[in-house]
This record gives sequence, structure tokens and C-alpha cells, in this order.
Amino acid sequence: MVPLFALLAGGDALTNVRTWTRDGKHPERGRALPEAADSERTMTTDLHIRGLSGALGAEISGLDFSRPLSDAARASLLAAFHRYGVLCIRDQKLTRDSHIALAKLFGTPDVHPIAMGMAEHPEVIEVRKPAGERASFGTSWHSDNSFFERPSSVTILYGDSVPAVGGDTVYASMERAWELLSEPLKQFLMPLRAIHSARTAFDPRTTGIEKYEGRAAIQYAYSDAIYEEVEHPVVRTHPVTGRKSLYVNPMFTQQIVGLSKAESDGLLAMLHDLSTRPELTCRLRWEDGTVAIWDNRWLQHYAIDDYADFERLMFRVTIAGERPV
Ligand SMILES: O=C(O)CCC(=O)C(=O)O
Ligand SMILES: [Fe+2]
Repeated sequence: MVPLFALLAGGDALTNVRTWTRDGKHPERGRALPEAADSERTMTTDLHIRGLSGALGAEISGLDFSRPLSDAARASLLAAFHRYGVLCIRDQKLTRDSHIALAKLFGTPDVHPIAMGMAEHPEVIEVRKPAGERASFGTSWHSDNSFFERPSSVTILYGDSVPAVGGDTVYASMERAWELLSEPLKQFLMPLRAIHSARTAFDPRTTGIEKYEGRAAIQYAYSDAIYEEVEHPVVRTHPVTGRKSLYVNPMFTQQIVGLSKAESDGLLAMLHDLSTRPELTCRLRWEDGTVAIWDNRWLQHYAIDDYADFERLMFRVTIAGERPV
């Protein structure tokens, strides 16, 4: 695994993020996910952290990704990442190289088999949405690349130039979704596996042939990868935190193995409704220079397509993950 994650494996690194209430008392809430004090300003050794919602997500200040991070800043960043799931860091100026260097804190960058990387930087996907067009990249609920045998663990997305309003990204906690299920349903889901494939999202007949013919701002490569199928557990355990989460998403999960199509469709639809309730979400508003870092192993996200008149340019790197278990 990634050596830096090993820092956290001992379980102590979360103590780098010290959360204090306004009256200076440490709130002992007895649960692993964001504490209720998230709505307040919280302090770490190096960073200021502000929760984005009661469920997940935090905005962090005190970091400059154009220079190497100190060991303490790196440990605090990783600790906050595992606690909040999605981190929002503003006012950064990332080059493609510094973006890749930042991504490497989390592991080895993927080279996507379908969405083409940049000529000089194959690990970086330029996500450009021209003015006057609808957005199409990530515009429904999903966990990045869950159709890979080893789905992307982490995504690092950089907002280069974004509209003044619109184009937010919404995240949902699939750990909270799992925690909220009844015991009988948990027991039923625990041993199940599901088939994931890129075919509905990337089939040129649904996603548009022009992306495969170099006639669109975003470029896709046509290959068998679009139609391959992989099986993953419906409930997975996070390799670093040990916490469980639901691991199905409407973009890539095709069917639960062993159930009829009708049973699977019904069950997936119900799980999807439960796991994207507003109470389980947070919403990230982009500015030029915002970096978002999120964990695909316990989050889903949705890129909101509400800025047709405006251009939006993002750069994206994902990290090769592990086989879900
Ligand atoms: O453009 C966005 O806000 C997110 C798009 C997306 O789903 C991704 O980069 O993985
Ligand atoms: Fe995505």
C-alpha cells in the first residue's frame, strides 16, 4: 500500500486533528464520523477545518500545494481526509506537475482506459465544458471508476476556471447510508455482490459519438473496457479506517448477483434513494483555484449540470485503489 497511508494504519493519526468547541472543551461524541462541532471552526496542529455539513466534508485552510508539505501538514491532511471524506482547499495554483505531485500523496495515479488523459500528462484528464453546452461528465450519482477491478480510491479535482454560480458538486456518505439501514437488511446485503460496468455511462450510443471522434471538448477512447464487467461486494470495508459502507451506485452498478433483474432493480433503487437523502450529503461550491480531494471508497458524488451558458474547466487525477473487500 501507499506508505503515507501506513501513517494512519496505527490509528493514532486522527489525534492530529484536534476538534474544539467554542468554549474550548473537546466534544466526546463517541462516533467515528464528523463530530457535531463541524459547523464551528475547528483547529488542528497545522490546519483550520470547517465542516461542510453534519454528514461529511470539510473546508481546510492553511495549505499551499505549490510547495512540498511538511510531515505534520501531510499527516493532518490525511487524518482530515479519513475523517471527512471530501476536503475542499481554496486559493491554490496547481500546474499539471504539482497536481500530480499532490495526487501522489495518496498513491499511484490511474491512467483512465476511456476518458483520455492529456498528451504530456496521461494521468491528468482535462474536464472542459464549453459555454453553451450541457455538462456530461459525472452528472449523475457515482463513485469514480467503480467499474475497474481496482476502483479509484481517491480523486483530486482542481477547478481552474469555473462559473460564478452553478456547477457545484454534491457528495453523499455511503457509510452513513450503511449505518442507517436496519439490522435485517444489513444481514441480507452483507454477503451480496454486484456487477459494475462502464457500459451505460460510456456507450457511444448514450454518451454521444462525438466524444469518440475527437469532436467534443472531452475525448474518449473506444475499447472493450467500456463493456467489461467486474464484481464487487455490495458492502465494503475501508482498508484504512476499517469502517463499512454501501458500495453500489446508479452510474456503474448493473445488477446484484443472484437476484432477478426486477428484484435487483428494485433493491438498487431503494438503496439509492436511502443513500442520497439530503441529510447524508454535502455540497461543494467551486471557485477558481479550489482543489477537492475525495474518497471514492465511502462517498458517491454528483456534478450538477446547471451552468449551460458558461464554460467550466477542471483537471482531474484519480488514484489506483485496491480490490474492494
Ligand atoms: O466536475 C465535477 O464537479 C465532478 C466530475 C466528476 O464526477 C469527477 O471528476 O469525477
Ligand atoms: Fe466522478
